[in-house]
Amino acid sequence: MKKKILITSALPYANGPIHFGHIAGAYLPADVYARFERLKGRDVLYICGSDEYGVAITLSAELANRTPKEHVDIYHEMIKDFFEKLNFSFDHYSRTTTEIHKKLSQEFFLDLYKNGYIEAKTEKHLFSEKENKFLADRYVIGTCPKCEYEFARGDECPKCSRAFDAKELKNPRSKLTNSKLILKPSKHWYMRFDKFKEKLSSWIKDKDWKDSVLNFSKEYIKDLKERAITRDSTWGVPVPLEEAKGKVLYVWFDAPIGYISATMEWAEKIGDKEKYKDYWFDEKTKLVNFIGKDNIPFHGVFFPAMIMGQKKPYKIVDDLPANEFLMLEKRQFSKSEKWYIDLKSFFEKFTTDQIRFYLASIAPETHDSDFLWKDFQMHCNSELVGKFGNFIHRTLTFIQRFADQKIPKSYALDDVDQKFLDDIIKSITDIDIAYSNYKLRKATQIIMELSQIANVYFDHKKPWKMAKDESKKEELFTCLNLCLKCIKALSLMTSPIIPTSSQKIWKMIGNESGLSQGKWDSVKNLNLEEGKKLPPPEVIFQKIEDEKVIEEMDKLKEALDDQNMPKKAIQDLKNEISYKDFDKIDMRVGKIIEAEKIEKSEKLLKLQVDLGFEKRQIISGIAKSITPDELLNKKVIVVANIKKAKLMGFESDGMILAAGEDDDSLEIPFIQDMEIGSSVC
Ligand code: B3M
Ligand code: ZN
Repeated sequence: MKKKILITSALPYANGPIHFGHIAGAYLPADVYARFERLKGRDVLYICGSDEYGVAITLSAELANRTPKEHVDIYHEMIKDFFEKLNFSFDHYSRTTTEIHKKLSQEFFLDLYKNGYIEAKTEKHLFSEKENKFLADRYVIGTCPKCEYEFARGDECPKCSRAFDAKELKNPRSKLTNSKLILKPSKHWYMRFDKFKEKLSSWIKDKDWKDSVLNFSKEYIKDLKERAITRDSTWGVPVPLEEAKGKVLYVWFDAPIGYISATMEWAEKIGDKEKYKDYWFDEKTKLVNFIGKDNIPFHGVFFPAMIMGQKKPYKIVDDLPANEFLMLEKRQFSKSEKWYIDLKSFFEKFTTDQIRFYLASIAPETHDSDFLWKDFQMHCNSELVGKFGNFIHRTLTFIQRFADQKIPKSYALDDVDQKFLDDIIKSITDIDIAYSNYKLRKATQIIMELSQIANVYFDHKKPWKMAKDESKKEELFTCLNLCLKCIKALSLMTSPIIPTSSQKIWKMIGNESGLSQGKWDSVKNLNLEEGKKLPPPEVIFQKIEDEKVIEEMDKLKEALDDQNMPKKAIQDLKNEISYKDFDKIDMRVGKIIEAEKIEKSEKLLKLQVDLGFEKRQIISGIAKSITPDELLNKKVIVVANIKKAKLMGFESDGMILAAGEDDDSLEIPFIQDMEIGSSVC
């Protein structure tokens, strides 16, 4: 029986486009691994899909003025297209808003509930009476309990960076309607993860995962607590209990179940409904979840506990190759800050294999890494074109010119030939190990090293000289035959990373059928059909011209300039008022007839203002922006019916209108023609 390997990539949230940062972390490594294991003849099933529930989705849908369904439909398609563009080899790409997923998630819940792992608890939560609903943290704003900033978010204050629970905010309000929130009791269901500590600890102890992933998970298990697994929302899998109307499952409860439901959907699609069991219910299946490092607790702790607590024999993850993050030119990818790569323009200029190769060679396996435009160009030009492409091209054109375009026969090998052949074989063995351990960077290094060795061999043998000497024909043929063997090896070795180019090369060395399932071992022996006619060679990789990357780098520079422009924070709009409220304010045109600074105050001016019907003294905080002389005899707008106040001991009877928020950059609107005393409306 072929070994079964079930591979998953984290389900991307369908609330925005995904970018190369994601691809390098949880996706390309999985696709490369799936392609490699298929070549090795394993029974591979590679599953993924969009993660479509949760507060992140409802919130961004609301901000985009769409229903959640409309929102996820758009991004599900967009993400799917992107994966196709990148030549991903999913056996199935699903989504979590399917009926199968709902049914299975509810089954998980009920099972865990019946087994005593889910309990209800009533606690107070923030509720909007205006919207008639409970609001999740992300929907809440309020005054920071520490620095008093009025627009702190439900989970964190952007001004002082303090993290807190939304319930700690003073004056909590709805982010969307600004309505006041109250605390109201609500019942929720909690998963008793604490009951799984022992089982999880003994399960995880002999895993040979990456140190970072293993240690993180182990620490997490030590401190396991119960967690709420339901939310007040209409967008999600409904909690399957009578008393839970209006509640849905927390997105991280249902999302990993998506791996299983997507497999079920795949089985239905291929017309063999029960086929998913072959993978999920077989102890011997190897289950590998590819994720980003921020998803470790959910895959290494919570989901395994959920599987342990229900009754079906689903596989629990065997390997968890979590990657670090990929940045763009030293900063996080961010579409809103224009710090991103526009994919449409990217694919107009560059190819899928160029980006796949580059991302593989900078994969963030042990630490965060960077997409650098210059580095991308360098990899494509000096590695793919200069070393790899060049070797293939010179070999094939020599065969065309000096061997009648047929696979040349190999004669006796000298020491240099033998060493070259040994190096080729060793590279195949090395890359086998690299791929088996999800090491993409290592794999690209091995490919480039072998290309370099091949070029050195070619230069050393000088086939252009041998071609001129009839007595060297056998040596020439042997040399070209070995070079062709090396190309065959390179085509195999590169196939998981750059499948399109690898197939092209595969055809150029005389193969009619593709380089597919189970070919690894037969190709590895490097046999060639001597005398076989080869098709004419083609160029595989193009060089990337400077302008193309400069254009892209300029876009980022612009984004940076934009951000460095001092920007004023726009204050949030105050609560709505009626015309009646506004009409209560009596504004008049007044003329400043005296103006002087108030001693001991930097800000205040003492003004005498003629309103036509009477004269007033007004103390105004505008001294940092304007001098008394500049005000003298000017007509300004005065709020004439504001309650009298005392400032620095002086009575103030009215207010002067000014634009601006900072004391030192106010601007006073002056009236030109209107008579003093006129009202302003
Ligand atoms: N959607 C989180 C993320 O995209 C989440 C992964 C779910 S995997 C089951 O980072
Ligand atoms: Zn604060």
